[in-house]
Parts: sequence; structure tokens; C-alpha cells
Amino acid sequence: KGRESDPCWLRYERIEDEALADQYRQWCKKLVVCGSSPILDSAREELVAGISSMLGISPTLSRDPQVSPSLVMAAPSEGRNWVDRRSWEEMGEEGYLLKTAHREGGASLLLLGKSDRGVLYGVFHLLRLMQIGRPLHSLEIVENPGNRLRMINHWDNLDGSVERGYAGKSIFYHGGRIARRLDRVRDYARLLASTGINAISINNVNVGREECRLITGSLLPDVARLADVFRAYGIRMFLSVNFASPMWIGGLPTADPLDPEVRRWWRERTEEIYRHIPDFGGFVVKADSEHQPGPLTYGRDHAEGANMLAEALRPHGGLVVWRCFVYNFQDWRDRSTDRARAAYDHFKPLDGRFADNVVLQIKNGPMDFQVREPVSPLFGAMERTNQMLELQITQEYTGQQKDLCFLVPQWKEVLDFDTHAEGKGSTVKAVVGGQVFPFRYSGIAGVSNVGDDRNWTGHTLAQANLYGFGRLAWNPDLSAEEIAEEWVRLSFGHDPRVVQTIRDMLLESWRVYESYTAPLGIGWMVKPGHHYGPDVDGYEYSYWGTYHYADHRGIGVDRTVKTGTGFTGQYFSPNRERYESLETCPDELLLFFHHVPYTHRLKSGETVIQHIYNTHFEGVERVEDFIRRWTRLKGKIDEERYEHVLSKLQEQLANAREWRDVINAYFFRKSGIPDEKGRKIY
Ligand code: GCW
Repeated sequence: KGRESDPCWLRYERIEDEALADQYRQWCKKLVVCGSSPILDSAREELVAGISSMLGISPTLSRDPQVSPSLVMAAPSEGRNWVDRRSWEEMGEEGYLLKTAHREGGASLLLLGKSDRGVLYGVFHLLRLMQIGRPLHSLEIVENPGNRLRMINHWDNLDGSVERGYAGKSIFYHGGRIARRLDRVRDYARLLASTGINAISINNVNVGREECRLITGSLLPDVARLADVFRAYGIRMFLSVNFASPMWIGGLPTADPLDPEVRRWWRERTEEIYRHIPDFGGFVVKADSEHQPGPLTYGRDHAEGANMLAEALRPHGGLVVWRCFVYNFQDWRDRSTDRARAAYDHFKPLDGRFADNVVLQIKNGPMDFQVREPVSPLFGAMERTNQMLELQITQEYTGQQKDLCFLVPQWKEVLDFDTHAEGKGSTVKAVVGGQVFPFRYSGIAGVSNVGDDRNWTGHTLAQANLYGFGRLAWNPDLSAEEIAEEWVRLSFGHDPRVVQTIRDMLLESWRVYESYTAPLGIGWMVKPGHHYGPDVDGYEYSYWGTYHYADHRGIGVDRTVKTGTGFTGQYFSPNRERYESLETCPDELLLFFHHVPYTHRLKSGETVIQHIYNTHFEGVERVEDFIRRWTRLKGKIDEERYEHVLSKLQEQLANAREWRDVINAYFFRKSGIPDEKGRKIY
């Protein structure tokens, strides 16, 4: 850990194609920089560092716009003069323009933003083009982000541990304090900004007693140091707060949101935070969920709780990100309660009651970041309430950064899902992009997969998830293929065999992971607590509400309106009918919505039991195939990353075998139905 950390996709390796490098040098040897601010300075530094490293030159810096040819990087106030009105107006608040302009007396490459942030994003885009080897002589690019909030959530604790972290310890905290040296944090801010992230919450949503101190005078000066680092990269800082803070650190007898003393306490706390961090983003809140305190304790509802905090933040322009991951513990004997229903049942009735600086943060699925889940029916269901999507970049249920699982294809399915909230075309990405209803705030948050491991993410290829998350939050229309290929080129260079192998492995990996774990959307067959490895009945009789109901005849949860928990009724038509009917329910979600016999025939033509056997045998073979493909890259990528990924793939193989054998044996014993192909089941 004393060694330098991995640069991830910001490697800026020397461009070997001399003709191309020469062409770039023409544009980049003179740099005209108009304007200065912390963000513009970061942008300029990044640009100069990237150019020097890739092209082996130090650009001359000038403020004279007449030098030609040159690269002109201009702040909003000055950029205005460089382009016609139409081009200028195409840019939104955080947008940028990259354009090769041939003018009288010479040519220049214009890099303009509507804000300092926009300029920074433009710099990263330009550097990306060069790393990927794109020509620059006829650029005409205007980009605007598809989401207003592009946020990273950390589940880091002050003692340095990270809840659901699989990449070492926190990069923010050591032993109850905020890290003294922040170089690592600065590199992190660069990585995030390079993909367009503009907000970050830096502590776990499960806020312990120690972490409550983050909003007090004892820690705020240190929190402010972190905020300074992020600010220079256009990233606003948020903190997770504990709803009972007035009691825990304020000495009040209650945390009732309607109590005037409580309200005053939060107002004063907030004022103090803003004295230290003038552009503080706001609070992230997990309330009345999994033992976290909340307004329900005082007979108040979520809107009353959130609005109380919103009132304290409003004068300063802050937001409340209120999580909808709320459900009641359950008795497995109780067949009528359904955890999948919970978020909708709790929040839908409150539509219209939340203040306009509250955003509800909704997990992609109704349960909890499983390998496969339907999309939460809450998206689009609250037209008068700001909504944002929460994804889990950290691979809690998807291989824990031991197994390869590139999540962008899963996220794409979520974003492209049509909720039909306002008729056809009301996709999740349109809802959280604010295009279906005029939300004041909306966007996407992802739970970080980063720790202090030298490679940031445990599994080096898991860097692609962090990268992909940011890219999708910026532009949800990018395809998984584009993102995968871009990431591989930035991280491993352009050797065609390398690009093709890693790209394909990434793109296949989520479905491979799905194939050897819990089948057909049922989820949860993981070891309780840490959630890695198979345990079919691990959660079957517990209070978490995560059941599969397998017996000797069949498996699955009946969530239909007709005979089940009624969950399908939370969707808009025609999704409601599609999931309700056994005929139209997609195979991959069958057991999420229906209880069926093992002999039930899927659309694929296989029976459920045979599907379980086939996918589990196949999953292991696919991992073996990953290993074969990877070994053909020996010598084509650096030894360190080669060996590292190889050892991860071997770990994955052991895991896949364990899953295969446990799942197949379990269902063979339950059903008594042998594998048609006579393979070995234990
Ligand atoms: O997925 C579950 C995790 C918890 C987490 C919780 C949440 C932060 O197992 O570790 O707590 O979700 O999202 O609040």
C-alpha cells in the first residue's frame, strides 16, 4: 500500500503511433487558457499532465487567443466569444463543446464549457479521444449530461471499515479520524470527475454513534478538507446522517421531527456545516430501515421526517436524499407480507407531500441488489416527488469483486425498462432524467466499490464497473458494448486480441454469474451475513422476508394479484399483466413472480429443473472458458495485472463449482428428478 496506486483508466500512456502523436502535437503544443478557478486549475493541470505524458511535450501556456494553431480552453465568461450563439446555447449548465475551428489566421481546437465543471468534463473527453486514438481535426462535439445528479455513495465508517467493501479499507478514514494525507482522495476525485460524477456522500448510510460526530465541530474541519479536494473536481459533498442525532449528540430527549427543539437543533447543525463547507450538498438518510431510527418511531411519516431536514437545508441550497429502502421484518410463516411490496406501499401514498429539495432514492429492484430482479415499480409512480435511482457498484450480491461481474448490462436493462408511467416510452432513464415528470432534482446514485487496495477495486476488472457507472450516469444512452470497449482501450491499450477478449469477457460476465447462482430471478440463496457463496435455505426461515418457498413439488414466490401477494399490481399496465400471467412473464424472472412445479416448461422449452441443472453446469464451463481465454493474453498485458486477474478467475472457478454442486444437489434431492443428461450430481 506504500506503493503508488493504480491510475485505472487515466493512464495517459505514450502514444506509439508517431503520425498520430504528431497530429495531436500540432493541436496541443500551444495551450491558451482563459480563466482561473479551483476547477479550471484542475482542468488545466490534467490537460497538461495528459499531454506531456502521451505526447512527450510540455505545452506552452499562453493567454493570447491569437496564437495558432492552439488548443483553447476557456471558462464560461470568455468562452462565449468563441462560438456563435446557437452552439453556445446548445450547451446546458454542465455541458461542453469540443470543436475544431478554422478561422482567419489559423486554426484552433476549442474546448468550452458553460461552467467550470463543463470545461473540466471537456478536458477529460478530449484526453479520452486521444487515448483511444481518435483524430482531432474535425471535431464538433457538444455534450450535456443526461442526469442532473450523478452521485457516488460511500458506505465507509470512521474506523476505516467499509460496509460491503471488497477492496481494502476506507480511503477517507483511518482509526476514527479523517486521513491526514489526501493524495489518494484527490486521485479518486480525478477518476470520478473523468466520468462526470458531480456528487458524493462520504459515510455509511448506517450511521453509528461515532459517525454522528461528522456533523459536529470536532470533525467538521476535517470533513471540510475532504470537501475542498472534491470541490476542485466539481464534486459536491454530502453526508449521511442519523435521524436520532439530536438525541445521540444533541442531548435532546427526542428526535421527533415536529418538535420545535429538534427542528432548531437541525437548523443550527446545518448552519455550522455550511460555515465549514459553503457548497455542502446535503444529507443522505436511511430512516426506519434495518434498525436505523426514523420518524415512524414518533408516529410521523417519511414526508414529515424528510421535510424537517429539508427545511434546515433549504436556505443554503442543500438537498435531502431520502432512501426508499424501507421494509418491515417479517415472520416466514406469514404468507401475506411481501418485502418486494414495501417501498411502494410506504412511499406511494406520500406522493406530493415531500418538499421540493427532497429526492427519493430508490434501489433499482424491489428487494436488494440481487443478480436479477425486476425493476422497482416505484419508478414513475410518484409524479409529484423527485426521484433518483440507486445502483450498487460494489458487488455485494454479484461476486464481491472476486468473481468477474460487469454490471453495466444489468444497469442498461434497468435504465431501458419502460415503466409506462405516462404511456409508452416512460423508461426508467427518462424518469430519473427528469423527462417524464418535471422533477426539480433527479438522477442516479451508485454505492462505491472502492477501497484502499492499490488497484482501488479488489478485482482489477471491477474498475470497469466504477467507470461504467459514471459514464452511464452521464449518458444513459451509451451501450454496454461501447462502455466496455472504451474502458478496455483506456486501461489495457489497443492490441486487438486484448481488446476483444476483455471486452467480451466483461459483456458475458453478468449472465455467467447469474447462471451458476440463484436461478430464474429467485435471488437470495447466499450465505447469510456476508452474502458470498451458496446457502439455499440460509434466509428461508429468517425475518428478512427473502424466501423461495421450495418444496418437493416446486419453487418460487407467487406475487400475482390473483393468487399471491399482489405485488404485480404495483406496476403500470401492460407490465402488470405481463408479470401476472405465467404465459407472458419472462423466463429470467419467473420465480420472482410465480410459484411453479419443477416440471413447468419455460419459453426456452426446458423444464425449470432442467434449466437449473443446465445453467449450473454451463456456468462452471463458462468460467473455465474465461480462464482459457485469459491465458492467451499472456505477454500481451503487463505481468502484474495478468497474474492478478488469473488468480481471481481461479477463485471464481472454485466459487462457481461450489454453487453448481450445492444448487444442483439441493434441487435434485428436493425434486427427485434426475438430470436428463446424466451428469454427476452429489
Ligand atoms: O444490501 C443491504 C446491505 C446492507 C446495507 C443495506 C442498505 C448499508 O446488506 O449492508 O446497509 O442494504 O442499502 O441500506
